[in-house]
Amino acid sequence: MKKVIVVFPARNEAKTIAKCIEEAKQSKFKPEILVIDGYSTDNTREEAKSVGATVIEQSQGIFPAKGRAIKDGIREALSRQADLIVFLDADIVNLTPEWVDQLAEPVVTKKCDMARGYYRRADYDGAVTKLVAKPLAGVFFPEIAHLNQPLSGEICATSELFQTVTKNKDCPEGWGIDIWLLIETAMKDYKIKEVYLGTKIHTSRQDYFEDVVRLAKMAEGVALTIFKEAIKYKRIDNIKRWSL
Ligand SMILES: Nc1nc2c(ncn2[C@@H]2O[C@H](COP(=O)(O)OP(=O)(O)OP(=O)(O)O)[C@@H](O)[C@H]2O)c(=O)[nH]1
Ligand SMILES: [Mg+2]
Repeated sequence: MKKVIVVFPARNEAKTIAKCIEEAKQSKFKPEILVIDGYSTDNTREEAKSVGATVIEQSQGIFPAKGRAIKDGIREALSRQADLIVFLDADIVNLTPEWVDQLAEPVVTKKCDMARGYYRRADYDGAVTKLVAKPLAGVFFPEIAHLNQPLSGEICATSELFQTVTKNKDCPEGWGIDIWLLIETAMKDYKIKEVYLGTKIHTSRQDYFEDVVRLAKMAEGVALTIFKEAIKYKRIDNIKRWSL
């Protein structure tokens, strides 16, 4: 059986993380669980340890640092001889073991190198995906324009894929990480498949429910990453073909 490691990047997710871990552990792939904690000021670390996860402190106290947490997670999972690495957000309220099964299955059976969750999301959810990631990625990277959730936090890939793409030194430290991993994976011709996971209910949406300005840093990270990738892959001139 392939060794599957599930990694949760987490910063202040004490309310949801224990349940997420318990659900993920019940996957048929019997995953080991790692939490990369971003110096949480609540009980995230204690909650995660209480249900048997290994908690590792993020390697640098910079914020936002989802990218740093993902890189640390890849390094730790590789050092534990993972064959497959699954990343899941730690603020999900309705995670079930089948999410892990459905993400890992197509990679184990070699139907793809990377599986990515997509969902039915509320109309008011996923603003950065809808307003920034999808329109901009469509201009510069038509290879990924068909994907429903280019910023999905629920992904699975082979260790080999993660190791190869993160050799690039321009891996973002912050919110650009999800779109960066996707573009790099697509540009290296790995096979990507989206798997439908139903409805995603997560608590982060409450943070910007009353004021979307809380998404500004994320929108900036995603947009600038797409522009940097467009420059790197000599796609920036695509802009000239766009009617404005
Ligand atoms: N270690 C670490 N984890 C983080 C950091 N920032 C966010 N995370 C985690 O990354 C995951 C995704 O963050 P969310 O805030 O839920 O963002 P999101 O759901 O992708 O974005 P929205 O759809 O806009 O809400 C969660 O598990 C967070 O706890 C950080 O600086 N360090
Ligand atoms: Mg969230």
